Amino acid sequence: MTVSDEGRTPVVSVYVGLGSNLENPARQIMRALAALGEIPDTRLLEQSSLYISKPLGPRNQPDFVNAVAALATSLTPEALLASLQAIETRQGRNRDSGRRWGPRTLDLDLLVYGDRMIETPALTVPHPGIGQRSFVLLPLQEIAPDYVIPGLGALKTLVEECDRTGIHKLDHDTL
Ligand code: PH2
Ligand code: MG
Ligand code: MG
Repeated sequence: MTVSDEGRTPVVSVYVGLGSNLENPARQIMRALAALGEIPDTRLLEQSSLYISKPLGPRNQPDFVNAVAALATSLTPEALLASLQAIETRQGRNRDSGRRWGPRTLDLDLLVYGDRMIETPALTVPHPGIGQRSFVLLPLQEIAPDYVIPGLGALKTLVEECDRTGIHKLDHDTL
């Protein structure tokens, strides 16, 4: 690789999970989807519907709006993560608020990066817990019904086994 290729790889398909439960969550998600389409060396291929879901973790916080997007990127996982964090910051994410799994204006999670298994201090891919989280599995199924999550198995099976209470699709009229 030459110096100008730093931060780039051959094109890889990636899934990103979006979540928000503060300051007009649906609008935060729509804005973030548009921002994903502006990341350099990256294309936004698909976006799911928006879903309302009960908070996983501390219950005394607002419901979340969640979605999943499919991207094609030639950025490395680290470079893509930096872009995702920059979007979170632009949309008012406060990483110092301290509370684990607490409320946030925007959370962008790198769910899957091709078939790579990554375990570094900055990044665990596939993202931990996605095999059980209906707010990831249902939107992912909408855009990739036959997908097999690396290391976790067929999405169809994971969807059948997951707890679907407290989640529903947001219809356009309620946006
Ligand atoms: N994200 C969390 C913690 N809990 N609950 C829902 N329903 N949706 C989320 O995106 C979510 C959560 C931490 O990132
Ligand atoms: Mg998250
Ligand atoms: Mg996150």
